[in-house]
Amino acid sequence: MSNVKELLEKKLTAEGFKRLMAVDNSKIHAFVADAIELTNPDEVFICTDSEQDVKHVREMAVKSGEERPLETPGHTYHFDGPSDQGRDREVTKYLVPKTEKLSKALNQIEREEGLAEIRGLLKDSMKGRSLIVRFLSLGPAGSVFSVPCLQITDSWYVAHNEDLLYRTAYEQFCKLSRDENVLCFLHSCGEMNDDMISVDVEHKRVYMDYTRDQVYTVNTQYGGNTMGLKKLALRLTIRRADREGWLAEHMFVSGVYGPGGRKTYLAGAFPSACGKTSTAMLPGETILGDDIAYFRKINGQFRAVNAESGIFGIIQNVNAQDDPLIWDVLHKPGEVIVGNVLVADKKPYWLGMGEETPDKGVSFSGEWFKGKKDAKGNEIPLAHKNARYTVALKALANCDPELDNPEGVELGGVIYGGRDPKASVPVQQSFDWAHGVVLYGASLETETTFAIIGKEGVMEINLMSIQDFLAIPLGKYIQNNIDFAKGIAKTPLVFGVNYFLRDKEGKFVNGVQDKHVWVKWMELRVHGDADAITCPTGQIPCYEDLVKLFDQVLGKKYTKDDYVSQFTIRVPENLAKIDRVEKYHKENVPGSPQIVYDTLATTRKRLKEAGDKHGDYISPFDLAS
Ligand code: GTP
Ligand code: SPV
Ligand code: MN
Repeated sequence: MSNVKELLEKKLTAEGFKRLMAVDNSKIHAFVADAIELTNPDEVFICTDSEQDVKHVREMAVKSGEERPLETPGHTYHFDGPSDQGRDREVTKYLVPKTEKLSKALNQIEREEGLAEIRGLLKDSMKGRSLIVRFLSLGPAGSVFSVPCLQITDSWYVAHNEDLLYRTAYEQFCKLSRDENVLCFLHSCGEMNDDMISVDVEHKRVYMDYTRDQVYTVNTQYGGNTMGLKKLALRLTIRRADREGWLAEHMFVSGVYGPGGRKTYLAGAFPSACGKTSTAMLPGETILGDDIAYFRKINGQFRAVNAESGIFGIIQNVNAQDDPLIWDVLHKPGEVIVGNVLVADKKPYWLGMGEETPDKGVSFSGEWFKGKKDAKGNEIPLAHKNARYTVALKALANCDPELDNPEGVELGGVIYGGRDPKASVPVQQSFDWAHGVVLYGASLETETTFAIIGKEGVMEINLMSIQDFLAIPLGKYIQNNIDFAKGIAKTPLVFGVNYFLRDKEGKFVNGVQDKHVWVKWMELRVHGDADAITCPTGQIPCYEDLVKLFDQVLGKKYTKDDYVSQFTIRVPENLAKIDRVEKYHKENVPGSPQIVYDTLATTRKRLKEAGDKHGDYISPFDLAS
C-alpha cells in the first residue's frame, strides 16, 4: 500500500481523520487504510463513544433497511438469508502459514491461499456503502482483563448489535500505547438484494489470521459470523490467553444466592444452544454473562469477568412462565433487536413462545404462511430455531452489579454440560479439579444443534464446549485448564450437568426449571452445606436434599421415582461413552495429557466394578447404602 496517512487523509472527512489520528497506533491506521483501499466504500464513518455517534449507528441501521421498527418503542427486527441462519463451520477457517501445523480437528486453509481468496472476495465489496469503524473492548475497560478490538464493517446492523453487546472504548483507544496489540476485524455483507440480504451465499467465508490477530468475513450477516467480538475474537483470545497464562472460555457467569443471602458465582460451559443463557437467567439469581468469560488468577484467587456486556440469545422457547426476566425486556420499551423471527402487524413471534401465533407474516423466508414449503418440500417453520435477540445486560432487572468490576468476581464453581440423551446424570460433582476438567470437560459428548449450520442431532465430542473456537493444540488447551488451578487457594468445584437426559421412551427425564435446583445444590456444595453420594463418575446429590430443594426452589414434590429415573447410573451407556471419548483423544488430540487417559481408565474400572456388584443400571439408593 502507498502511504497510509496520505490515503487516510484523502478518503476520510477532516473530522474522521482527526478522530482516527487521535488513536496513535500504526497497526490500526494500516488496517483501516488497507480496508478502505480493498473494499472501496463511498464513505467512512469513524465512530466514537459519543451519544451522537451511537445514535447515528442506531438510526442508520433502520435507514439502510437492515433493521425495521417493531411496535414496541426502541425495538427493531432484522433478517439474515435462508442459508445464513447460524455459525457456518464449513466456511470458517484458520489461515495457517506453511511452516505451522494446527490440530487436524480444526478447519484450516494455507494462509497465503486463503488470504488471496478472501481478499479477492472483499475487493470493492463496499462500493456504494459506508465503511464503519468501531473501537470496542472485550472485558471491562481499563482492566487487566481488557482486550481492545477494532471492528470494521459495512453493516449498520452489525455495528448496532455490537453497541448493545460490547463496551465502547474509543477513549481507551486514544490512550493505548503505540505497540498495543489490538484484535482487528473486517466484515462486509458483500452483494445484497433489495431486502438487504447477502446474496452470494456460495462465497460466504470467515477466515482468521491468527499470525496478525486479524479476521476477515464476507458474504454473510448472521451475528456469529460477522460480529468480530463474538466467536471470532474468542478464537484469537484463546491463543493470547495461552501465551499469557489466563483462560478465555465459552462460559456464562452467574451469581447464585445461598443461605443467609450469600452469593456464589458459578461459570458454565455448554455447547451452542445447550443451556448457558437459560442457566444464567434463572429468576432470583444474577446474570454477569451468558457466553464468553475470561479467567485470571489475581492474588491467589480464581477470578472471572464477562468478555461481553450484552446478550445475543436464543429466542426459541422464551416464554412468560420459564423466562420472566427476558420476557419482560422483550415486551417493554427499550433497545432490543430481534433476528429471524416472524413479524406480523409489527409484532414479533417465535417458536415456543407459549402464545398463539399468526398464520402469516414476514420471516427469513420472505412472505410466510402456514404450510409454506422450501425447495425440497419441507415445511418452513414460522421462525428459525436459532432466531435470536440482542439486548444489553443492563436492561435486565437481575444484571449483576459486578459486571464492570475491573477485577472480576471470585468463582465458586465451574460447570460443564451438553446434550447427552443417554449417559450422564443430570448433575454431579467431580472428585477434584483435574478429574472434573477431564471427565466432564474434555470428555464432553453432545448432540449437534441448530445454532450451527448442518445436521442437527448428531453426537460429537466437543471438548469443554469450546472446540469450535480452539485455535491452539487441543491437548495444550486441556493441560492449560488443568494447570490453571495451581496456586489458587480456593479452587472452584467442578460440576457436570446434563439437562437433556432421556428415558427409554425418549422423553426428557427433567423439566426445564430443574436446573435451578441443580445450581442451588452446587451453591450448597461450594460451602460444604450439602452431602453427596459417591458414584463411579463423581458425586451425586442425596435424595433428601433434592426433596428439600425442589420444594424450596420450585414448590414441587420430588418423588423417589423421579430420583431413580434421573440419577440411575447407566453403566453400559457410560462405558460406551468412555470408549468413544478415548478413541477420539487418541485419533484427534495429539498431546492429550496422560491424565486424560488415566482418568478414563480409572472411570472405566469404577464403572465395571460397580456394574459387577449392582448390575447395569444402578439405583442411586443402592449406592447410598
Ligand atoms: P448459545 O447462545 O448458542 O451459546 O447457546 P446457550 O448455551 O446460551 O443456549 P440457551 O441457554 O439459549 O438454550 C438453548 C436451547 O435449549 C433453547 O432452545 C432452550 O429452550 C433449550 N433448553 C434450555 N434448557 C433446557 C432444559 O433444561 N431442557 C430442555 N429440554 N431444553 C432446554
Ligand atoms: C453460539 O453459537 O455459541 C452463540 C451464538 O453464542 S453465535 O453468535 O452464533 O456464536
Ligand atoms: Mn455461544
